[in-house]
Amino acid sequence: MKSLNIGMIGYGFMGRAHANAFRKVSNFFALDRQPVLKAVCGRDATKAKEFAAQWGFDSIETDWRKLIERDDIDVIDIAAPNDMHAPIAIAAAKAGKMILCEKPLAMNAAEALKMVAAVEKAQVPNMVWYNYRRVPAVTLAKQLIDEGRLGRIFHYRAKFLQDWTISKDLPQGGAGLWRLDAKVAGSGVTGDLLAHCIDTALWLNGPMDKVTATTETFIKQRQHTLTGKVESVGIDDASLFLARFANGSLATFESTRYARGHKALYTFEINGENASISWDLHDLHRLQFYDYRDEGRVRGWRSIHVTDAEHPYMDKWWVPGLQIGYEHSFVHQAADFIQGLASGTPTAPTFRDGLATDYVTDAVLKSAKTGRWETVKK
Ligand code: SOE
Repeated sequence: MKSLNIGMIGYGFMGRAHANAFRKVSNFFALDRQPVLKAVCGRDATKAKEFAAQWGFDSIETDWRKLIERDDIDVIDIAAPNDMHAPIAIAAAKAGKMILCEKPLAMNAAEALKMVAAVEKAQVPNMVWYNYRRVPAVTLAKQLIDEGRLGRIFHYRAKFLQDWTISKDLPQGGAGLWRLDAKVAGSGVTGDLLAHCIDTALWLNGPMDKVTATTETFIKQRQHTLTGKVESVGIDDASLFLARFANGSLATFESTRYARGHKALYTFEINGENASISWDLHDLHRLQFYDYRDEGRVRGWRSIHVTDAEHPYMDKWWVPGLQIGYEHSFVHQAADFIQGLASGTPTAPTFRDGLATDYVTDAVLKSAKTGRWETVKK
């Protein structure tokens, strides 16, 4: 089998999720190319060596430019903080590499647009790791919607709640905490958490026309890990918005890192004329489905345990009834990307799809400043 040599940049939480996906994917999916963990790149050589040893990478680099120059690398996989996505992706596209990029695609839509231009000019395969599309229950929701089972859609409701930044003593910046530093992350929960909700929503419910938003930064100053100084906080700690979709439906979105007791409560609900769907990341293998057209006496919410062979991706795993988890959504995305290369079909979400999400997050942040409804660029 021909190899597909991966050069991954970044070795944090997402580096582990991607590396794990590449290691497992060909055990469970029939592929015509075998991913090979050729090199991991990070600034700290000791940490990069430790990561390479633990995850089975053949080599390390400490300068991403060197990684991009290497002839033995086919795919540049960006698992580095957000401010590095655009420079790396644009250089990698110029070098003719395939590119996978962690979400959100960029710090803002202007940067994302340059990344789209670079990959489209170079005609290199590209994809953004919005992994939740490939949780089997979420993919099943997409199938049910595309089959028209919900009918006309009236409402879309999503939230992503966490509680890990409530302490005012938590510093900002540096490894693990760059998500709190606006200069590195671009934004707070809008780009980090709402971006997931928006990507899923655009996929399930189509384009969004306009939004009106409000954001808040609850802790205004935090010590910066790198400078040691107390600095003002530039990220949004909470972000809420209303939206109108092109299909006429109305939506609410909420994300925060200040919902005590919630760790990663990503939920969405869609209400249609005939049926409704709801999903909860804390119970990710279930899809709740209500169909008004069921016989009245037995009508009610069904809790579908998405573990049967006819459910998306599930024939590749264990036997019916045995569930899978978070990391498998990355395995599915890696499988779809490699199969897409074979068939010549771009695997969504592409950079262009990632740009669509960044247009929404830009409009949300703009609306939070202007206090007005803002049109979402297309
Ligand atoms: C933030 O805590 C975070 O790790 C996000 O960056 C991920 O994208 C999300 O899937 C889980 O939460």
